[in-house]
Amino acid sequence: MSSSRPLYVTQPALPPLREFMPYLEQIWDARMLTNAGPFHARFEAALGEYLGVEHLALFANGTLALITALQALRITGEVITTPYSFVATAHSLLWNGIKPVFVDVDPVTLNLDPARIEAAITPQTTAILAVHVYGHPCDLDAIERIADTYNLRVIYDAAHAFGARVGGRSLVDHGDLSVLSFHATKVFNTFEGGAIICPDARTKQRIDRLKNFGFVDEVTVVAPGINGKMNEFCAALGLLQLEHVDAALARRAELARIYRAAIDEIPGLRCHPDPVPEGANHAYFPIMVESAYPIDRDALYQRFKARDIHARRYFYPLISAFPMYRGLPSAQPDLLPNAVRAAEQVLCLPLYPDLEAEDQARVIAVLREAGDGDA
Ligand code: T4K
Repeated sequence: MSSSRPLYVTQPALPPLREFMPYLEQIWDARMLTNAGPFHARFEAALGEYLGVEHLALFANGTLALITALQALRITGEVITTPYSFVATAHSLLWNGIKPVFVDVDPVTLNLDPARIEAAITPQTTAILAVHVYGHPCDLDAIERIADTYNLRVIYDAAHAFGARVGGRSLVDHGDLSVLSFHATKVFNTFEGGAIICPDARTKQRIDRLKNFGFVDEVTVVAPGINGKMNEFCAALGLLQLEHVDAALARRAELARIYRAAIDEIPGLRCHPDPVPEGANHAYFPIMVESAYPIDRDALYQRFKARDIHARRYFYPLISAFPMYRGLPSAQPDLLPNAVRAAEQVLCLPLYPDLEAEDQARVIAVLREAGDGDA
């Protein structure tokens, strides 16, 4: 029964299949499968309304959206970014021939530390690519101040940030561009998908062209664009998911509250961040396994595995440790002590709307047991 069921760090939230069937029938009837069909238009409009933003462009996935966002702003040279993220963040720079310059994270937020950005700026620096890691906001004001001072563009990798708010405003409504992911593992999924939030209709038009090979019309191509388009199946799912996402966010918040109450009682474990920021979307449930805990993070990860609980070490290894990055001067671990520590201490626990109370209790029981020093 539930005690033997494998548990994963996440499980995609899906609406009841019967609700999706009429959408599929419409796609079958229309024979319009992709290339800006009717569901694409409806989802784009509905998503903008949900997020409270006027201009956005849907994508096939978050990685293509990131690559295109850099193209749209014509970013070149060097870009300051974080080593503490999913590898797609830095890969989007390499795909554009841009040199990533890693800057350490803040030890509390685990987001890019603005106090360290200025020292990394060179005459080649053109932009900052920051990540709202786990959906928690970067220091928006400090990053904006630095960008204004040095005339840099700011792109937020907001892959984790769907539904998060700061000061009553959507977190994705910041920077020059923000990029969302709707991958199956995200708070809001369209099977796979993504979006760029843009400031004006002109930028959106450029992005729409770039994601469609650079076509303006049947015979005019203005840029070496890519195929980044979201198809009708994904757009239809997105439209339907919008009806369910508030309930999913509320359930995540409730599960997070239960985890926090239990973990606060276990010496050596710390919830990240503490306290949870207002407007959080609870995209992940990262805990820090500190030295006061009887076993280290990797031993805890293995202990979970032995119980068929598949917690994840997001984000270990650091991006800067992968072979295509580790030779960079900015990738040296002694320059990134906070990121190195986080990569050694963080474990993301299972968190998703369908996580059942008894399964969450199984996760907590392992944390307590190991915390009591039980073998
Ligand atoms: N920027 C940031 C900051 C990101 O985190 C990401 C993606 C991106 C950019 C790029 O966006 P996309 O191009 O992906 O839209 C996963 C996701 O594949 C990736 O989207 C995500 N970040 C990253 C943090 O996590 P993996 O390799 O850990 O996924 P995987 O397949 O091991 O899935 C984790 C668990 O989820 C599995 O153990 C089981 C469960 N699962 C997964 C899938 C795909 C399911 O139950 N059903 C599923 O369909 O990378």
